Amino acid sequence: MQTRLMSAPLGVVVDNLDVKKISASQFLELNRLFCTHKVLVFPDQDLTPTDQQKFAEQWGELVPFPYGGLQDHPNIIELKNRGKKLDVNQHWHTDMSYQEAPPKLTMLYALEAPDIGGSTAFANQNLAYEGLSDGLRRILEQERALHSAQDLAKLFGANEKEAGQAEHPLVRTHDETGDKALYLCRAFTKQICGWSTEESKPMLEYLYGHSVRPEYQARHEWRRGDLVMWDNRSLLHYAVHDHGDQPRLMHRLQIKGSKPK
Ligand SMILES: O=C(O)CCC(=O)C(=O)O
Ligand SMILES: [Fe+2]
Repeated sequence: MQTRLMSAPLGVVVDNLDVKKISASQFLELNRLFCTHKVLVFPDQDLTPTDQQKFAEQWGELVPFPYGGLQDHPNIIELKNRGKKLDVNQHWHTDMSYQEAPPKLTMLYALEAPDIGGSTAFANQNLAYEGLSDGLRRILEQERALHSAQDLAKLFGANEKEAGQAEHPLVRTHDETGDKALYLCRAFTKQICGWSTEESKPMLEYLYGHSVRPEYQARHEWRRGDLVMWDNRSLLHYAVHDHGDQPRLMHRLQIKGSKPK
């Protein structure tokens, strides 16, 4: 296998590796690269859902998405272009942070990709944390925030009152590297705990903007056969819907994570 950096802030592209055949030592190297660079891209793969699942299981236990699993692979869902109006991932987020223990990583395999557009944008939250002043870092390290699936429920037309919610530290320590990252997103983070709405709102607004400064970001432009995995512990992502009705079809799965600390 050969590796090259995907962009300055994040990501590694792994060329000439069939993920169906990786050795124990290659896995260790891949996990090291993953924890350091947060996104791994494996181009030119040819995977059945079983192949994708077997590769993913080396990182941990698969966790089902609440709806829409494939018939023979309930832990894999299909992400299909249903037009811009029905796109629920076109916002900055870290997956399912409204759960007590959100998935540590998410993996997408492209069965079909648009000729142009339809990329996934990522923002490195270690860099976002490091880009704050010492003074603000000291404050945020003490604080927790409420995350809720309320807006997502609205998009799905589901009952908002039943939407999941959880409180997490605003600065999260990576359970494998010990690195610190900002942990909040416009999609799900609603309120800094113990602050008034008047205090919390402008601070969150500042942090939503800061966390996705261009110098923390990179985009992956998809090609059919790409397998991409990202670290939800230290990244935000955004599905950019600029490909109209062009087909885009992904098989998505996620791996169990621990409670953010
Ligand atoms: O389709 C994409 O680019 C990303 C979708 C997404 O947010 C996810 O699968 O968690
Ligand atoms: Fe997502």
